[in-house]
Amino acid sequence: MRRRLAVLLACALPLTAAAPAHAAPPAPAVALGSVIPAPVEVRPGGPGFKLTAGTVIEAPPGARAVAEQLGEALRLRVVRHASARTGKIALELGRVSGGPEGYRLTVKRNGVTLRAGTAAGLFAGAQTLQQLVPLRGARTIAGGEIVDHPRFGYRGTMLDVARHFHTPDEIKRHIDEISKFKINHLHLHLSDDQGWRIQIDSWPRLTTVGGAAGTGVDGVGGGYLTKADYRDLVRYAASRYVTIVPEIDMPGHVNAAQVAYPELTCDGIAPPPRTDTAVGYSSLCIGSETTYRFVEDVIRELAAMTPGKYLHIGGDEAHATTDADYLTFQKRVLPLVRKYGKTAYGWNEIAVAPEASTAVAQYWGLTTQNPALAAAVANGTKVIMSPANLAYIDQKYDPSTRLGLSWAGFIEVRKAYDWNPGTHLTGVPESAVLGIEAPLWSETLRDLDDIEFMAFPRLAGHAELGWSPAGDWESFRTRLGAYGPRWAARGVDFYRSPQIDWAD
Ligand code: NGO
Repeated sequence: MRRRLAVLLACALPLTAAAPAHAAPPAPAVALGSVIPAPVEVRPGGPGFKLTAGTVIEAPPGARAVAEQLGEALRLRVVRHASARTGKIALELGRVSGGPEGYRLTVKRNGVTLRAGTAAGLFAGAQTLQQLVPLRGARTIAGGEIVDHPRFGYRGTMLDVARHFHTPDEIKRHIDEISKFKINHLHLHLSDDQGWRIQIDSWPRLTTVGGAAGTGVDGVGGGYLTKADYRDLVRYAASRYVTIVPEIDMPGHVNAAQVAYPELTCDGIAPPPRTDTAVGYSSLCIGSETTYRFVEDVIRELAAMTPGKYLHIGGDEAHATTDADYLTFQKRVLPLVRKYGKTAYGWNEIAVAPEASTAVAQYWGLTTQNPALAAAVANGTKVIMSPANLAYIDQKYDPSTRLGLSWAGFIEVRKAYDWNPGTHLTGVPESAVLGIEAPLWSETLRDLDDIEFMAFPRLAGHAELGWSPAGDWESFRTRLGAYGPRWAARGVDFYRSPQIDWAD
C-alpha cells in the first residue's frame, strides 16, 4: 500500500491556474491520500468533487459540532437535510471498521460522504478531508475512497508550562495545530523546580508563590492556570478530541513547592527559588506524613478537575531521593492515583516499583534496552514511547538551531520520523505499547512562535508514527513538503528543514 501511495504522489501535478475553459478538467491539485498522517487504505478513482459556494455540509445532530468546525474551515454552511440537487458533504454516524476513531471517506462526482462510528472518527476524517481540499485554485477533491483507522490509541505531545509558563490562549492555539494531525492527547507538565502552574485550593501558596512573576527560567515570566482556566482548556481540547493529561512531577523536581511550603523539606527550611536549568537536586521528604497529606490533596484536586483517565506523577530524575525511599514513595503514591479513579502514568523510572504493574510508563531513554522496564512490562505495565533521541521535540534540529537543548542529540526531521515505536525497545512488544508522545520541554522556549518552531514539522512525523502503518520516509517527505503552504497560510512558524523540498 505504501508503495502505491508513493507512486501516486509522484504523479500528483501542481494545479495550473490558467487552463482553457474547454480543456479536460485539470487533475486535482491534491492526490487522494496525500495527507498526514498517511491513511491505511487509499483507493483513488473517479472524477472527484468540486466544492462550490453552494456546497453544504449535511450532518445529523450527533455530528453537528464536527460539522460546524468543518464548515468554518472550508467556509461552507451546515444543514440538517440538504436538498437532493445540491452537491453536499454528508457526515454520517454508522458502523465502519477500525475502532472508535476509524472512518470512511468516499468522494464521487456528486458529493462526499464521511462515515464513522463516533464523533471522534468523524473528526479524524474531517482532518483528512481538509487536507484534500487544495489551498489555492479550484477546490476539487480527488475521487475515490479512503478507509482509515489509527495504529495506536494514544498519540500525544507534551507541553512544559513549568519552565516557562504558556498562556491558555497559546495552549489553545497549539491544540488547534496538533489536532489537525490527529494527535489526541496533550500532556501538560504543570510543576517543576522553577514553578508551579496549577491552582490547588488546599495549598494556595503553590501558585501565589510558585506561580508568581519571575518564576520562569532566567527569571522570565511566571503565571499559572486557575481551576477555571484548566477546566476551560479541558473542554476546548475535548472539542478537538484531545484529552488533557496533567502531570505533577514528584518526588524530585519539587523545589518550587518547597519554596512555597518549607514543611515539604526534611529540615523545614525553605530552599532558595531556582530559575536555572539544573535537574535532580530536590526531593520531597519521604519519611514525613506531611508529604503524603500534600500528595493526596494534590492528586484528589487534580483528579476532580480531569475527566481523562490518566494522571501523570512524574517520577523522573529523583537523584536526591535514595533508591529505598523512591520505592517507599511509589508504594504509597501509585495506589493513591487509583484511589481517585485514575490510571497512574509516570516517566519510566517508576517501573522499578511493583505497584507500577497497573500503571503506564513513559520511556524517555536513549538506548533500545531498559531491563527494568522490560521486566515491568512482563508484569503488566503499559508503555508510551518517547525516546529522547528521537521523540524529544525540545532538542535542536542541528547545531545551528537557535532554540532548544542538545543533550539527547540533534534531531532532524528524518531522524524524528525514521523509527518504529512498536519494535524500538527490547522486551517491549507492540502489544504493550499504547502509543507515542513527543515531549516539548520549555527551558529555552518563551512564546508560541518558539513552540511552533520546535514542534513543526517534527510533530507531524510523530503523529504519523502513531497513526499510520509502518512508515515510508520518501512518501512522508513528499507529503510534508506539500503541507508547508498550509502552515504558512495559518501563520505557523515552522522550521524549513533542508531535508524537505518545500512547496511555495
Ligand atoms: C529530561 C528531564 C527534564 C528536562 C528535559 C530536557 C525528563 C523526563 N526529565 O526529560 O526535566 O526538562 O530532559 O530535555
